[in-house]
Amino acid sequence: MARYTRLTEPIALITLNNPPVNALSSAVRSGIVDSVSQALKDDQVKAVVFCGENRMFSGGADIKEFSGSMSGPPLVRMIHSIEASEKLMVAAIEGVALGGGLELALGCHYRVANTKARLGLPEVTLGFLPGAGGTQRLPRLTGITAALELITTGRQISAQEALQLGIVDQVTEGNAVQAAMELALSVIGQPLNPRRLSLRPPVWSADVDSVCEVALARVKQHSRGAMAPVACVQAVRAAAMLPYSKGMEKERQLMDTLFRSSQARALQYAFFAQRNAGKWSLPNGARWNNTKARDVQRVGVIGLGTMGRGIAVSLVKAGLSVVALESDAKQLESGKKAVTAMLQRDAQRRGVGSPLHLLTFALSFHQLKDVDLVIEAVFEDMNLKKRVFSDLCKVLRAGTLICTNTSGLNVDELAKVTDRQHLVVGMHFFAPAHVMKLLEVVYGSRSSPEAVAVAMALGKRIQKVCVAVGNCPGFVGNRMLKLYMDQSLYLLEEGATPEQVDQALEEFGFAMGIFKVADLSGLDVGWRVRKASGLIGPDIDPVNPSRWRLGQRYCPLPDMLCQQGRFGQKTGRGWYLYNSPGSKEAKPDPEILNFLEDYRLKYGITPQRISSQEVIERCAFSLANEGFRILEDGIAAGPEDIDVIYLFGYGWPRHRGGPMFYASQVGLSVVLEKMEHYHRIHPDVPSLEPSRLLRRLVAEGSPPIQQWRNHIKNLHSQL
Ligand code: 3H9
Repeated sequence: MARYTRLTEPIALITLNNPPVNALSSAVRSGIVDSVSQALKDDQVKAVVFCGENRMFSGGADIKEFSGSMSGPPLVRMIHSIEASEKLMVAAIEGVALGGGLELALGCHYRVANTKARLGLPEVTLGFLPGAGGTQRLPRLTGITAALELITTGRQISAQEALQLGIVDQVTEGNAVQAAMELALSVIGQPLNPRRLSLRPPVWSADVDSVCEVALARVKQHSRGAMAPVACVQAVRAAAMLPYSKGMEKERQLMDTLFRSSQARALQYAFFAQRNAGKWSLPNGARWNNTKARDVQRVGVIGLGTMGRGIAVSLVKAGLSVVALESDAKQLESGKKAVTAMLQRDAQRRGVGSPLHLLTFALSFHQLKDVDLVIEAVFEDMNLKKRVFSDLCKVLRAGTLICTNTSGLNVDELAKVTDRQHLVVGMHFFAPAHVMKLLEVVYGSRSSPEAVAVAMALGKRIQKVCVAVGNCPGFVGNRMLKLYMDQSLYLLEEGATPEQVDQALEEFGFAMGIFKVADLSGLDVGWRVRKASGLIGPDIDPVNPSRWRLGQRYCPLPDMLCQQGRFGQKTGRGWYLYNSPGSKEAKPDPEILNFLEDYRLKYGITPQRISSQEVIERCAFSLANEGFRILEDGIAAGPEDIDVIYLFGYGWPRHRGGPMFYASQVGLSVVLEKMEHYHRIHPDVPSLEPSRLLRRLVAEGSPPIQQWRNHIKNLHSQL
């Protein structure tokens, strides 16, 4: 786990060996401690170089160990004795030095990094702080401002930036171990005390308080209730004000609190859930590791509206060649201008060459004849999409995949009009597609495992977090969103205001409340879908619309807003008021309050006082309840996939893990009891009825979320 090599020079090499990221597991720490003591005992050895196997220094402490009881030498003590050692210690950083990995390097007396290395202290993203001295040593090296920024955001930096900040002493284009050995040979014998960061005085300066206040205000604004960024500021402040030993004590106290917190558990769950989402499986047994994805080089994108533009940009940025198609010259021209500008801006920002040579604009389907895969991103209309799909079959090569960016239409129905049902899958991007990380890859009943593998691999290549999901209206994300939106609307009918609902959701941790999101997306989008699906028809009285449609409760409030031309931000009025069309600052609108009051009066609804707790319970538990139904139906393979979708596509606060994780943390029996309670009060809302799987899990003693997949398997095998 840590290999000791005695080199010919007076140098010993300690290689961390725990693939794939050389995490500092208990065995690795023991190996390091043993190796260091071997080096110290050998009189011939004057210096030690630390490196990682496979040119990867270390991804930090082993996160898997955090859920069990910790054993082995503590990281803090190990790093302290490396720093205190009378022999020269040098870190040779290649690949990554993250978290405890960087803390180990900071304990060394010198650090050398390869130009391609990335360094950082990402502990805050896991719900705690760099608890092996990182909060005390880094500020003593970089000063407090840079340390605050790095530690509170977890941002990874390049070797070059690390050099500028003073985190590494040397950057090399060649082999970092070789460079570290050369550096060691050149400084052996020089005094080590000035290189021991713990011996440096606190980094106090006159403006420490104001710098920390600004940092605190920034993290409070961005962290939406997350505890770790606040604790990070407190720990760095201690480095500025206190001697090292006292600062370390503060770091330990803060770490202890965070380590035991439900937020840290949620964030660590999210870390693994994100990585597991790529390990897809289909109900027929096909899996990520038994299905080969063939290579895709050339992709067609049909439709250069908002979605098509973002998709084209994502593909080109990843080095894929793209043929972008529009139906008429004017739309093509405006799409071309937008895509070109987006790509140029991005290239400028990243300081890389323009990738425009990878892009071809076309008006004829014939220009798609050589592509390996097509992503259709035309208007959300089944007949239009069907026409596009059958036209495509006339020009595409036999093996070309056809993917649809529908956000909820039936993938099987679309596949039926093609000559290749097995090569049709959904690739549901989220707007703006070049920014949002989530991609739902939707398999239909005839989609082949290879087609799913290709879409998942393509998604990964363009740096999306991909989740494979089954085919049903709205798939996973939007199917759940509908119920979340319904609950929010019912709360308005019953007495809440849009800002009250949004405030409760934002305090819970959502980046934006649901009504602000609706204003941003445009209320007319859903209105059009509801018209197309027959929920709004000529038989509906526009002045006194019915609150009962297709056999269940229906809230006509969004339709009534659209009738008034209130489409959201784009018209300057929606659930909120904006200074002008397109402006982003949402202000409560007294007209909406009057409108809601009139509405309740008209329908004889006595307004209730709605508490924040009720808002959260009805919204979050409804999401989870539908998530259980999705698991029952086999549309998602496990609760982690649902949570990843909500984390990356719907702004669910990461420190709450996801709706399924949240339900497991609150307690399944509590969720069941609350759903029963709300269903009793609102029997006209069938979706509030607790799902079968929720009941079953509670009956089986509310197993931890990691075991739900087994229970679901049993449920399916009994059907
Ligand atoms: C810490 O250090 C605390 C200390 O301050 C104080 C303690 C007192 N542990 O992401 P990938 C696994 S906290 C265990 O797909 P990439 C990962 O699950 C730590 N496992 O690869 C996956 O497993 P599988 C602070 C880890 O190339 C596999 O490695 N460090 C760890 O895209 C490949 O991962 C961090 O927060 C770990 N530390 O990215 C860094 N890291 O194959 C977290 C990874 O079974 N890690 N695994 O699915 C990362 O950011 C990325 O994994 C990394 C590689 C950039 C390293």
